[in-house]
Parts: sequence; structure tokens; C-alpha cells
Amino acid sequence: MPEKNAYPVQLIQPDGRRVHDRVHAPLVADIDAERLRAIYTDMVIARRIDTEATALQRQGQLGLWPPLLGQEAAQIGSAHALRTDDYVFCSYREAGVAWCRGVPPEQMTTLWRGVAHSCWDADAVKMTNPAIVVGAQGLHATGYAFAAHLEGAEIATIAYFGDGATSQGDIAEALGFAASWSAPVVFFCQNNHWAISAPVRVQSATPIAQRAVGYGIPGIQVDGNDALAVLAVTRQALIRARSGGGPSFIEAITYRMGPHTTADDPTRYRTAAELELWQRRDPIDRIRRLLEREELWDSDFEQEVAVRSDEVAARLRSATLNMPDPQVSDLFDHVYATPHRLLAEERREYTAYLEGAQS
Ligand SMILES: Cc1ncc(C[n+]2csc(CCOP(=O)(O)OP(=O)(O)O)c2C)c(N)n1
Ligand SMILES: [Mg+2]
Repeated sequence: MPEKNAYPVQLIQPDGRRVHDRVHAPLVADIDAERLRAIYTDMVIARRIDTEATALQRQGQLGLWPPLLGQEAAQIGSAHALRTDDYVFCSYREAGVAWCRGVPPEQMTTLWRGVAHSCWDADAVKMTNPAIVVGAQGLHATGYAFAAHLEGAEIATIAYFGDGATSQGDIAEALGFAASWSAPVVFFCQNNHWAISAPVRVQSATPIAQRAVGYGIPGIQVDGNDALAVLAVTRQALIRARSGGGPSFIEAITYRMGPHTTADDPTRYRTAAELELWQRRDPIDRIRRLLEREELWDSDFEQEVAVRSDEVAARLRSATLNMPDPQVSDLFDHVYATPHRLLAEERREYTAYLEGAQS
């Protein structure tokens, strides 16, 4: 096995052979055959959830869906590093992480169908709901982590965000605060090379992970299409955070193989050649090759994973199609915890308008 310590961290080569890395391989030494197969299974399920939700949007059943295609290793690898008492603060793209946290597929599309303001009970799974305000969750993760630290809870938080989000003030402020106050937060940047149509090169003149260093936060680059490497570096960062070592920054280098959302057409701004290059680096193929090389692969297993992922997709589809439509007046509920004069007035006005429109 080749000796390799160069960055980005990699533990599985594209052909499925292991990389011997004395620093990072020991962090995943306990990942046995069963766990490797579980990671692979979760990656296939995440892709299946994504395919189904994308199809539902194309069939007019969802207003929007942000595909995760290509980012399965970054999401599942990091989610497998988390403990159930850690808290996840996500963006809109982390359906794979949600699956690993135990979010039932029945709850994954409510927001995207427009029948509720959120999808799941955040506290039940210790993961926030899809967040549209780019970068805001970095602050939320830092605040929660700092509070946990003050209370002496030995947990960590993880903030998932994209390469584009690193240009947001919210992320800059979160990094500054987390470093100064030693907040137990892991900043997990999925550098998928694009922020809608803006390429990553316009976000940062240096590798993104290096920017963390300026804040006094260790930054590491990892091959984001290598689930094992992602698991190793995320574990390291979480252990550091929980044990009082402060924040860390991970840049997982990956690629968004689909559109930004179902409302986007990426052929207008990126080349077919670039997409093909990354299709050859498919994260699911990578772990599959490792399983094959280590004789952990057979057609029964393949069949079992296919059946399980189809079941998850069927649950997601059927729940989405059966979600009751909310009353329009529900829009006014849950805005404030207590009654609000202006809102009551707006509700009256809108109800009168609807009644007028019907007569
Ligand atoms: C504060 C804010 N500004 C702009 C937008 C519009 N917007 C939505 S997603 C996005 C790009 C984010 O790119 P990146 O952080 O790389 O995440 P990715 O979508 O690639 O996962 C932008 C500009 C927004 N939702 N919020
Ligand atoms: Mg991006």
C-alpha cells in the first residue's frame, strides 16, 4: 500500500485500494465489514431518496428539491462520525445526513411540497430543518455549541454549508466567535465546486480550508468522495470539540453532479467534460470497489440494498402524495408565539378577500 500523508486526506483510492495514512487510518480502524456495508447502504439510500424526490418535483408534486447527487460520501461519511447527542445544523441539501439521523422518509418533503414551514421535529433527531438563508446555520451551530460548553455538556455541533456560503458574513462571524470562545463546533464545508452558477474560484483566492487558519481554527481538506476519509477527519474534529479543544474546519472536496435545485439548468454555465470528470469519481463506485476488493460484496447484498432503498423511496412517494393541503389561513399561525394585532388584522383582511373572491 502506498504511504500517503499529502492533503487532501484520502483513505480509499479511486480503484478501491486503501491508502495507508498513519495519521488518519487509525481513526477508522474499528470500521469493520458490517459498518462498511452500512455506510455503503446509507449512501445508496441517500441517492435513492434524492432520485425519488427529484422525480416527484418533475411530476409537479414538489415545488422544489435541492439534489445531493455526488455528495453522498461527504454526507454519509460525516454523519457516521456523529453521536446521537451531537447537534446538526444543516443547509437545504443534507437529506443524506437527515436519513442517518433517523428522519423518516415520510417527513422529508413537507417543506418542499409547501404544506408546512418545516419537515421534522428538530429536537427529536438533533438536526435542524432545511435552511434557505445561506450560511446562517453557522451562527446557530456556534451559539448552540457555546451554550453547551457553558453548561458543561460534552457534545459537539456540526454546521454543514457550501463553498459559496464561505463568502457570507454569517460564516465569517461564526468562525471568529467560535475561535475566540472555543465553541465545540465543527464547520463542515461541502465544496461542491459551484454556488448556483458561480464557480468556487470566485469565492476564495486560497483553498477554503486555509481561510480557517486565519481565525485560529485548524482547517483540513479531505477527499469528499471518500466516505472513509470523511468519517476519519470528522471523527477527529468532533473528538477535539467534545473534549474542549475548540472548533475545527473541514473542507470536503466533492462535486454537485445535479442542478443547484430543480429550478436550475447547469448546462448553461458548466461543461459536459467537467461533469464527466466527476462522474468518473462517483463516491458510491469508490466504496463499492473497496467492498469488492475486500470480498465484502456479493449479489445477495446488492439485491438487499436495492430492495431496502426502493422501500424507502416508496414510503417517501406515498407520504408526499398523501400530505393534506393546509388551509390558507394557517399561514398566519405559528408566526408569533402570542397573538399579534397586525397579524390578526392581516388575517381578517385576507379571509375577507378570499370570501370576496369566491362569491
Ligand atoms: C443569504 C442568502 N443569499 C443568497 C441566497 C440565494 N442562494 C441560495 S443557494 C445559493 C448558493 C449557495 O452555494 P453554496 O454555499 O456553495 O451551497 P450549495 O448550494 O452549492 O450546496 C445562493 C446564492 C440565499 N438563499 N441566502
Ligand atoms: Mg456549492
